Amino acid sequence: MKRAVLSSQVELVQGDITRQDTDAIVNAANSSLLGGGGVDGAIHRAGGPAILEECRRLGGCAAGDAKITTGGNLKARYVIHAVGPVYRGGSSGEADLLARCYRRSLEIAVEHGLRTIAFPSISTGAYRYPVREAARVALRTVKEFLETQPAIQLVRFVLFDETAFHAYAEAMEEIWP
Ligand code: AR6
Repeated sequence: MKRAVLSSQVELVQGDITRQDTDAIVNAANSSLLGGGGVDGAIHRAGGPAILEECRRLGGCAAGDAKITTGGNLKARYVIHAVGPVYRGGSSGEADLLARCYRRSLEIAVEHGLRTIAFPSISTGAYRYPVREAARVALRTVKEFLETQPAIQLVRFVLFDETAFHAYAEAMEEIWP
């Protein structure tokens, strides 16, 4: 597995988010919170039906927001379901919505006393957000959050394929030179 340690609190790995042992993993969900394909499908398959049962009681989630459930059969104790924006060219507030769903996920983690969290590359699959731009937004948002919130000890980005891994590694050099 490829791994790049970027700062004492942030790392990038290439791999499968469902196998992470962080306190929480983040799901790239849709606003129904009732499952889907991509990373969402993988998390529900690996975590079992208890996660969907909890999701049904949450009443959905707006883009830019996030909600938490337990982790079912996953190693992670919690899943934070974040809803990223569908990319529509970049001038419809997508960057702001993407930043908000990362920030909300981190806030929820802090509210629950969690110290380690793993993110996928939200919005860059079915929602078609260009991965290089999304990587910059994600890393900048996490960096700003960690500067004011020391409770989080580790943020791990789990990138599924090599292209995403390289996009995040490049963005990292810009943001944490
Ligand atoms: N671990 C880590 N990353 C993964 C995994 C995995 N197991 N599987 C896929 N990815 P997507 P979105 C990567 O489409 O763009 C769903 O149907 C994938 O390669 O999962 O936010 C939801 O229900 C890509 O880089 O999420 C929504 O309807 C990244 O995860 C919609 O898709 C995100 O791709 C959300 O679309």
